[in-house]
Amino acid sequence: MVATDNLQMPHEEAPFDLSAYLQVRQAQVEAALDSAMPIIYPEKIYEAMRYSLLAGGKRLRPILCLATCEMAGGTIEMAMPTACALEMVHTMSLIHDDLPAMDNDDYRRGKLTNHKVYGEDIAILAGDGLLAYAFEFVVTTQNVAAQKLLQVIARLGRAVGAAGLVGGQVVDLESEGKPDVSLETLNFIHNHKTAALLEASVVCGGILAGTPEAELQRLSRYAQNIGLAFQIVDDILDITATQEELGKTAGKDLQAQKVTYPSLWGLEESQRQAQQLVQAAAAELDLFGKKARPLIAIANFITSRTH
Ligand code: GRG
Repeated sequence: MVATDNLQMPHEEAPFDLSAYLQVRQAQVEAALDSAMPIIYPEKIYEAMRYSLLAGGKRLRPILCLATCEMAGGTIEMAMPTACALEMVHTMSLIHDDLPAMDNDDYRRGKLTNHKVYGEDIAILAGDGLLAYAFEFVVTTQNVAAQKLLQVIARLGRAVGAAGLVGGQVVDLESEGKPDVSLETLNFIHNHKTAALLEASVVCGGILAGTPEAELQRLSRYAQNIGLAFQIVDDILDITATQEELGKTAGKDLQAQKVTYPSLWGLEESQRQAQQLVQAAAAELDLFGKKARPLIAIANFITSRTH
């Protein structure tokens, strides 16, 4: 008989359970957002802000911030106020994006859009209220040096303004109805509309944990790559997913005859490009070893998601 006691199997590591990880982080973010914004007088505006802020959503930006802070040696507590601020900024950009003067959408996150429920006037103000409160909320962070919080606030401001979301939205509006939008313009739009806030999410997590500048640059490249991949997949899903899966109107790009990655490259090549960007993103995190597993799993999730 062969003794098996000493036959050691090579130690295999269990695969990273992203869905369990996301579930835990999403619950933490929901609880923090809920308590960040109680309803006080004048109730109407707080209700309108909470309506969109607590309407679900993947919470990708806060989770990226928390995951990066942890990977770089910081704690969840250090990053939670900034994580909430990122979701407040993201939510306000969705409220304004859905307005009749912008994308004119009726559904978001599976619910009626903010202006459909509260009217355009209150929806504009709900966006403004969320944007201002985001910056105020960063400053509630405990046990992090003020210098780091200043850096976070500057990064967040840059990602939101004309050098980020606002600039991307302007070029997007200008490109509407033009059939000859170049790949360069398309990349500009999405690097600003989508990637800038994802980049701020990751880099701010790094700043809070005290990451040195050279590593912050790697984090920034990781985020820019997943940002573009995210948008390519968004364009693919606009064609292939249903309204129920998306929680918003499907097929809008085709209807508006918008130039998108699939319209330039086709669906298959778009998927290939997104996968390549995700691989490049993961390579930027090599130096963090096993600690990078959540961020790498999130990058892979971006190309495999269905909503
Ligand atoms: C920021 C001051 C300021 C004004 C707004 C309207 C606008 C300027 C910018 C548009 C920004 C925008 C809507 C970009 C699209 C980003 C994007 C891909 C949204 C979808 O993100 P998900 O899939 O959504 O993470 P959930 O609902 O899961 O959070």
